[in-house]
Amino acid sequence: MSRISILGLGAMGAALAMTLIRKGHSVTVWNRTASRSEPLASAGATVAASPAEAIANSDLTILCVVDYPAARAILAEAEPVLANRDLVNLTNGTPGEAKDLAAFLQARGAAYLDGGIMAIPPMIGDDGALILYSGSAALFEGHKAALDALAASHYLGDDPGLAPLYDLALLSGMYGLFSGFMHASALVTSGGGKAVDFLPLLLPWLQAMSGTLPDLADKVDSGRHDQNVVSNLAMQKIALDNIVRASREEGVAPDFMEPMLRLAARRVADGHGSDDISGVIETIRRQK
Ligand code: FVH
Repeated sequence: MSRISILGLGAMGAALAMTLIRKGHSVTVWNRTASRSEPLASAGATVAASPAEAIANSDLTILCVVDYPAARAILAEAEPVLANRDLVNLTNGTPGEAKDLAAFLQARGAAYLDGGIMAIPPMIGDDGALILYSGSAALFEGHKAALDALAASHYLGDDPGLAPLYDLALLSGMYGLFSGFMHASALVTSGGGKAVDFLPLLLPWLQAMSGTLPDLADKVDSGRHDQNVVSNLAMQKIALDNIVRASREEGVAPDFMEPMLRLAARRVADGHGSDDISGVIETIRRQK
């Protein structure tokens, strides 16, 4: 069992620390607001007086705070003890922030692994929790048993920016789902319906439509948006326009749907109306 320090005891950091204690690891904790350490101390954690003390007394340090500026400030304070240390950062941020932090740590002789947590705090340590990692492969392999105690671990490669990139891509899918749900619910409730009564219609529909994603993914990868088109974009642009106009008729703001209509309209205006809707990606992605 490893000696593991957790820096940051918000909802997620506390769940990480509690899980590692429950699974038999020797855990040291530190948090800016000291009172948040108390439940962990009662559960058996050692409380460090500073980030440097926590890092110096562990084989592995896991950082999980609100954002990268906070993470950077904590590590800057601990700079004298960073050499030869293994650090995993599970704070949510951008690929650029992860690469900057990795460079800061590598320059000080520390190994760095970035992580993206695909779970909410109550899921940590249980089936269904996933953490994406990228950065030092040696650190990942060396501490895999401890990392697997938190969630299923998925290593993406040695570029520290990959974990946040894939994390934010998965969150993009989630927010697309949530925004579609909210707009659909606004329409249904404007007509006197209830969102809960609408779900038995919505859920099977979303499941059926998710079955089209493998075909769309092939088109995204090949750039061949004109192959095997069942529902062409010109037709779908009219449906999007109908959604926006119907929303206005119902007194519902079309703020979630207008950007999609604009992108589809631009692609149709560019002469791609007979393509599949996958072609809309060409209006937003980095050009090869
Ligand atoms: N909670 C969730 O559902 C999501 C699930 C996916 C991953 N996220 C990310 O995890 C990071 C931490 O999130 P959290 O839920 O633990 O956040 P809070 O409960 O708000 O706790 C924030 C902690 O950050 C500490 N902190 C804030 N500013 C500083 C600072 N300048 N210096 C040092 N520490 C700082 C804060 O300390 P305190 O306010 O108690 O003193 C908390 O420990 C986050 O990246 C999520 O996106 C969670």
